[in-house]
Amino acid sequence: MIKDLFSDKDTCHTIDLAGADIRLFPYYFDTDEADYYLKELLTQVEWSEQVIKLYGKEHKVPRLSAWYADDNKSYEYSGLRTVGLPWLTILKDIKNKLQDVCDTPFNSVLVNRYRNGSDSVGWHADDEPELGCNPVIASLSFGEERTFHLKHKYDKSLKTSIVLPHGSLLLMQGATQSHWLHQIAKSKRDMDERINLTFRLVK
Ligand SMILES: O=C(O)CCC(=O)C(=O)O
Ligand SMILES: [Mn+2]
Repeated sequence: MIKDLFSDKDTCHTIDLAGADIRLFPYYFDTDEADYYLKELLTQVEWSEQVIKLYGKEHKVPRLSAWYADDNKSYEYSGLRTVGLPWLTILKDIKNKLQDVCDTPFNSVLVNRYRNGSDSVGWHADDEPELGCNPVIASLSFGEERTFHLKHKYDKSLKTSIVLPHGSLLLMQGATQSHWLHQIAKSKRDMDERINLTFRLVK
């Protein structure tokens, strides 16, 4: 009998966008694995609700987050510099597994938790100077499917969106962050929790 060499996990869609290199592995984790990670991460991650000051007024960031990194590396996100928490075993395991599909070493992960449709992240690029030129960002999603919107930084006619399923991996690399912005918009729809992990290499 001929063995089927490829499993669902290997299914990869290339997102065809000018000046970007984006690949989606919709079934990177099967449902049981994804359910397990969602449940464990909800309880194990040290969630915090950040507050930013804009024009003298304090605003709660519309999601919970946590930053884990080697050697307490610090990172600026949501306008705040944060020192890395020591790795959880579960996050280390996921990081090691990513080496199946990308040979980039990662030394940190930003974890976001969208509690419902009111939680979101605004338009931005993952282009902080400490990520260097053409960073590889490995983005894993667990829980509620949310839509990841992309728009070109300069050509307003270029935009697209990708639905990120439970257990999916989105890989962004090459010049993606130089040319494109992304967001997770708020939704009026009744939505369950979603966790997103973005593994990064901070210089
Ligand atoms: O939740 C997502 O899919 C994206 C999160 C994101 O863009 C970020 O943390 O930089
Ligand atoms: Mn981002």
